[in-house]
Amino acid sequence: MDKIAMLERLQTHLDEVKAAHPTPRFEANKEWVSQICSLLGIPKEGAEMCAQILTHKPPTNLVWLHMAECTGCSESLLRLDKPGLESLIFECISIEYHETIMGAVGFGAKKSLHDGLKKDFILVIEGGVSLGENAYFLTSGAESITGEMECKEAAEQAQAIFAIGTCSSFGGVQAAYPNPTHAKGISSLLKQRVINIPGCPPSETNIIGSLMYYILLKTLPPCDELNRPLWSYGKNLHDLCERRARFEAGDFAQSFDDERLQDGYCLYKVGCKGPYVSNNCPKVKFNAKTSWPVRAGHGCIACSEPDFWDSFGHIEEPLNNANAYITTPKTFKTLPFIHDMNDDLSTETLCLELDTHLPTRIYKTEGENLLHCSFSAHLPILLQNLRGRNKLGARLVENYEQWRKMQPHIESVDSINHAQAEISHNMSDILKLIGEMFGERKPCALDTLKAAQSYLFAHVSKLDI
Ligand code: FSX
Ligand code: SF4
Ligand code: F3S
Repeated sequence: MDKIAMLERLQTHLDEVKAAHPTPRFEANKEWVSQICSLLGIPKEGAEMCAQILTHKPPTNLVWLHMAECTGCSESLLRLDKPGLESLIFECISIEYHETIMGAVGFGAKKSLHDGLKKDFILVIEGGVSLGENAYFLTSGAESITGEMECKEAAEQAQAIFAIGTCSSFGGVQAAYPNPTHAKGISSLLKQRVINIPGCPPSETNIIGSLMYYILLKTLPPCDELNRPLWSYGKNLHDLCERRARFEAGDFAQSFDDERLQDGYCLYKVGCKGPYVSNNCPKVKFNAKTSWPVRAGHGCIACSEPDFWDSFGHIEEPLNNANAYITTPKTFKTLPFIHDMNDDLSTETLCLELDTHLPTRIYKTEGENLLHCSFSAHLPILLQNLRGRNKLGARLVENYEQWRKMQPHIESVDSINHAQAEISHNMSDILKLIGEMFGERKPCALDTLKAAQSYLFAHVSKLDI
């Protein structure tokens, strides 16, 4: 929605609200309203209308269900600050049902749920769900209702549905291999549209911001292909990171006791998965904006991405072809590829198979091995070229040489016999090389290069390039 459409929508909503509720109920906290507006991309001119909508509108009813999870998402929400959750509860949101923070217990609790479902309400579901013949893995209350039934019943009447947390969005920890309870994200059982707010847990800002988007604009936020709101998940985490300049310069902390870790060196080599993540953690942070994982000194573990337990390798090692263990070949979007091998190939879907025991291979859909992916570079010449290229190149070579000196089993660069070469199985190196090989002759090489760079598990080169 562009800015003009947003302002028009706010005006229509405000008119409706004022017609039904002419008297304001309280004084809105203007500073907080402007902060929310700037986060959500609502233009400055809309802040006053937002404040009025909140003060005239009766509190929005919220039903929050717990499924299979650890309650970290609720804990995250409770860290909300300025205003705290308690003032939001009194002013903007009426929590009709939330097992962690409500007073009711037993049959009384279930009665609150059924009373809540009779009103107009927004539904929030935290946690994954087991389905069908496995649904009994998750039963709730004295009536032993399965989580599947409870979610479906609540979703029937909900005005909007939010999956809060990676568990609810994509299955999360209990769906990790071997997934003994056959847990899934809630969109696999609901026919209604679900907005995903992943993160294990998501920040309090991403939770409350998405609810406020609906409360203020009375519509669901624009989302990406995984149904995550663009305002919060539309950018690459690595691009927002405070250590990003260090990454570009090749300044990597080499271990957790490396003193330079505290000087802001990049955490890629100790396992940070930030480059593969769409989330705004560096911007909004956690615990009342105190900090976020990378600032605290640990790499991002991609907790808001689907299948992060299974697909992102070891938590404290960089992702590489050896530790990314997708067990079945994964289909990626169609890649424009090397036309002069066979023109028909341009329409084929290519699969990349990553496996610990096999060299990385690029497949056509049928499984025919298209290219055997490894290449050798003449290291001294490669480094010499890079050093002479520009300041950044020289810095990268310097970093690499320092790293090399610390590896007792590797000979120094100068002593390498010219006949020797370093072999890389790194997909980024290989695809880039393919792009360059075809670059002079074929216009499609640029596309190949782009595809290489957007490849799901593109890693920085093993030479820190
Ligand atoms: Fe826990 Fe929420 Fe992780 Fe899951 O957060 S923090 S296991 S996303 O559902 O409670
Ligand atoms: Fe930040 Fe991680 Fe990217 Fe380094 S790799 S810049 S620590 S997000
Ligand atoms: Fe999760 Fe990474 Fe943010 S681990 S909390 S997505 S920094």
